[in-house]
Amino acid sequence: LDEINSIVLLLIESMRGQLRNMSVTVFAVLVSCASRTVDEPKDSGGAGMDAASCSSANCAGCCSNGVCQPGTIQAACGRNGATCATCSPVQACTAAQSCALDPTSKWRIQPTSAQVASTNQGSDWDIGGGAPDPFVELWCPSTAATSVRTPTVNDSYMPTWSSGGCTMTEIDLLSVGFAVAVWDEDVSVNDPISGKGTIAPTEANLNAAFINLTAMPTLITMTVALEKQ
Ligand SMILES: [Ca+2]
Ligand SMILES: [Ca+2]
Repeated sequence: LDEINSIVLLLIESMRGQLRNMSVTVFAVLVSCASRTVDEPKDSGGAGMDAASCSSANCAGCCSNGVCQPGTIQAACGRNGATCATCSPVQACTAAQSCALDPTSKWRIQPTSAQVASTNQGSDWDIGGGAPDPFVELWCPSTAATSVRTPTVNDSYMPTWSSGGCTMTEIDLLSVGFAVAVWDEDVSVNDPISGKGTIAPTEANLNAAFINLTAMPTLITMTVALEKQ
């Protein structure tokens, strides 16, 4: 009986061990499943592509929704299977397939609207009263010897313009900038609405595609569009 009991006890111990092993195994599988769920990103959508199908191993360009793209354009820039980046307007996708400033790109500088004070520092804008006749003069770059100008808007405190701008390279725009002056056109001598000032837009201004200016003595505000050509 003792021997039988010993055998039964051994069998029970053995089964317990197996059960322990099984439970350990089951737990490990669960962990494995859990980590696999974390490790493998779900399909990011698109056309039902498998995100794992595009990687540095098989894509010299960039990955967009699991699809390898050339990685050489503004809207999808990158290399070695990295996620495609959208370059900002001030940037370009370089030959090295990365977004960087685009120094030779051309930008159009166009004053679009302004608000002029109701008086010329307490006096009428024109003899006998009446609103000013604003136009904008531009030096592009700011060091230029000659200027260009917008048309004159007759009798307006809120002039708008769509022509008479200038074009500059991005590097000039970010370094020396453009110079600007706003005038009230008169028969003999134009009245200054603003003095001549130099404006060097930031990358953020270029990405926003405009810059708002205000200036002494009587330019309340002016918007200048910065448009990449
Ligand atoms: Ca005047
Ligand atoms: Ca006038």
